[in-house]
Formats: sequence, C-alpha cells, structure tokens
Amino acid sequence: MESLTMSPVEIPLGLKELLHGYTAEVLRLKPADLVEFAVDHFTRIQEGQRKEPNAKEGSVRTSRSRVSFRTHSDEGVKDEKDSVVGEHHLKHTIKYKRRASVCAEAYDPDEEDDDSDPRVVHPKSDVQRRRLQDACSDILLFKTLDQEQLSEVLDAMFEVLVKAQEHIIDQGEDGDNFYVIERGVFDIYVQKDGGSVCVGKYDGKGSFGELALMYNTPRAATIIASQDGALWGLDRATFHRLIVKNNAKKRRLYEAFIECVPLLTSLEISERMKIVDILGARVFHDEERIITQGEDADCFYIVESGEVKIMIKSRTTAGQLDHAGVELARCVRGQYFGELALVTNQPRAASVYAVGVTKCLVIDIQAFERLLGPCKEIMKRNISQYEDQLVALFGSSVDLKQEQTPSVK
Ligand code: 1OR
Ligand code: 1OR
Repeated sequence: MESLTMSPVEIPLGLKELLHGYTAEVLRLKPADLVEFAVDHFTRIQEGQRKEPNAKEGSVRTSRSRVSFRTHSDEGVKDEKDSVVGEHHLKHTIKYKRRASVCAEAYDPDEEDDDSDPRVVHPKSDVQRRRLQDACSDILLFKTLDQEQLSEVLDAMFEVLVKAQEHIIDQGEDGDNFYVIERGVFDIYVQKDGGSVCVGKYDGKGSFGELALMYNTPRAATIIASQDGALWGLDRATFHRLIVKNNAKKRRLYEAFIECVPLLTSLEISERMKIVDILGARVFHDEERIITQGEDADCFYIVESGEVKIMIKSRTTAGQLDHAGVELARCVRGQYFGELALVTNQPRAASVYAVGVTKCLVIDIQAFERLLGPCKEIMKRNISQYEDQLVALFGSSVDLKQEQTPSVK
C-alpha cells in the first residue's frame, strides 16, 4: 500500500500572533458578536499599519533624551509576552510623532471629535496593573472620571523606565504624553532670565505634563529625572478624549461654586477655570483624617460640602503632650484649609478631620504655586490671625514647630 505523504503546511509569519491577539481581546472584552468584533479588531490593526508604518515600537525620542518603554515581557508574563495585542497597539495607537505645531490652536474640548479614535490598550500583568492602580490612586485629574473612563485610562497607560538625568519633558516643545509617577524624583526647571531655574520637584508621586495637552500650548517646564525611576505614560489622544472632554463637564459642575469661594474672588475668571481643570474632588467619611499633623504637605483643600474640624496636639514647656488634641477651628462650604504648610514650607501644623460626610476639592502643590500666587497675600493675612488666636488660646508656651508626631484621635 502506498503510504500517504502530507506536504508540510507552512504557517504564515504573524498568523499565530494575530489570532492570539484577537483571542486575548475576545476573552478580555467578551463581545456579544464575535464576527463584528473581529472586523473591528482587524480593521483597527490595518488602519494602524497604514497610519504609522514606520512607528517605532516601544520608544520615543525627544530632542535630548530617549525614554524607553518597558514591555510586559520584562516581567516574564507568559500570556502577555506572547500576546500581539500589546505589540500592535504599541505600533499603531501611540501617536509618538510630534504634531507639526499645536501652540496656536485654541482650546476647545468639543472642537475635535476624537470619539472615533480607536481605544488604546496596553496589556498588563496583574502585578503591573496593581502597581499602576497604586500610582494612580491619588491622581487628582483621575478623581472626577467615572469607573468606565478610569478603566479606559488605565488600559491605555504604558510603563516608561527612566534613567537619572534623563529629560522627560523639555520646556517649549509640543506635548506628547501625560505622565504619572510610580517611583523616582523628578526636578522641575523653568527658564528665567536666560537661565534654567529649579522651581520644585516631584518626590515619588504625583503627575505632570497635563498643561500642554489641555491647552495646546508648548511645554511650560522641563522635567528631569534626578535618579532612576518609573513612570506611566498616557498618550495625547487618549488624554484628550477622556480627560479634556471630562474637563468641560467639570467646568459646568464647579463653575458656580468656584465663583463663590471668597479666597478666589481676586482671580480672573480664566484663572478660576484653570483651577477647575486641574482640581480633584474627594469624599471623606465622618471622622476620617484628611491631614495629619507633622506630615509633609502636597495639597490644598476647599470644602465643597460638609464640614471639617482642625485639631492640634501641642507640647507645653513642661514637655507634656496633649494627646487628646484641641479643636482650633471648623471649615464649611467655600472655606479652605491646608494652606499653612504650603505657604510656610513647614510640615502640617494641625490635623484635619471630616465631620460627617464631607466633600473637598483638592489642588496639588504645583498647581497651588502656579495658580494661587495672587491669593497668597490673603492667606498670609489669615495666617497672622491664627498666630494671634493661638497665643490667646495657649499662651506663649506652645511650640508648634516641634510637634512632629501624627495626631492620635
Ligand atoms: P506641561 O505639559 O506644560 C511641563 O509640561 C509640566 O511641568 C507641566 O505640564 C506641569 O505638569 C509641570 N509651571 C508650569 N508647569 C509646571 C510647574 C510650573 N510645575 C510643574 N509643572 N511651576 C512650578 C510650580 C511649583 C510654576 C513655575 C513658574
Ligand atoms: P496646614 O497645611 O498646616 C493643617 O495643615 C491646616 O489646619 C493648616 O494648614 C490650616 O489650614 C489649618 N487656626 C485655624 N486653622 C489652622 C490653625 C489655626 N492651624 C492650622 N490650621 N491656628 C490658630 C488656633 C487658634 C493654629 C495656628 C498655628
């Protein structure tokens, strides 16, 4: 009997990865119609290849530095290492190419209809996802997103490893990405009188790079890593589609309230709107500690609803600690707190607790410095009143600056 010989079947290059990518997306997103989903999925890949045939995977070159992206394979995640979804998305959905010049474009969140942009997904291992969630948990710009928007943002973020002295952003350039810090210290430099002046730093947390993307302006500062670190990047298109669009909603929501905050009345309307763009909203439950006496400060608060009480623990000249603490003041809707440490560059002078469910608007220290400069005089005047009240309350024997222990309730 003649034996049947089969000619070897040649599997086209890339087929396995293409199907694997589709399968991974199906399992992740569980679409109702598999065929329609396949058409969408492969069309996106095809369009991406047309749009950016030469896009370089996993790297972006800025004028002075090269920022490299760590891919999921660095963590040896087998299922994701093999997945083509991430690679294709890296190839075609991050818009690394600089826009010709965006500086003159007017800011209008509704002008660009970018809803049709494909959703950017960078697959992540469970470990990466957890690290990303931790890094993003206090990012104010994400605080007013709904659950669906937030998970789209997290899906789109990609890891960026940086080396000491690397320029992440250069002042004057067009904006490509927004960055959230996972670890590392990043210095902020601004051009002044022909030189570069260090005006602050991010120490292990926070985010930067939102201004150029929000307002279509050149980068307002230079950001340099002062040690090796890790960032999570979010591409310009996704930032625009989710964060900038959400800002239009935020403006509608907070415009009337911000107009009525006494501290801010000296600002121009446009300056108040810039505050609305970058603020975050946080809800605290009854008795929750919002600020801890003695800790370093990184933000400023305005009460939107509810009430807070300010408690201080002090040490007398006899060295006795007042464990219970003394209530100094309360703040209600429209009033602010947490300014003292930012203005004096000292640790928090008191602890602050929510009284009932309380909602606060939160502004980070960099935005405080940038946008609330004109209000500082008012704050300083109020701070000198604190000092007078303090002497009346405790006499002259209290040394607040020595009290570094967090308040115990
Ligand atoms: P960007 O997209 O303009 C540079 O790129 C980023 O640096 C900027 O967004 C902010 O996220 C961040 N002024 C302007 N931008 C600042 C500042 C800042 N600090 C951080 N960034 N100032 C320093 C405030 C401590 C005011 C300097 C006069
Ligand atoms: P912070 O950044 O030091 C704690 O964080 C906040 O509590 C502080 O900013 C102020 O916003 C607030 N009277 C009223 N509010 C105060 C006082 C105060 N101290 C801190 N905060 N004092 C007068 C007491 C009759 C104490 C002055 C040091």
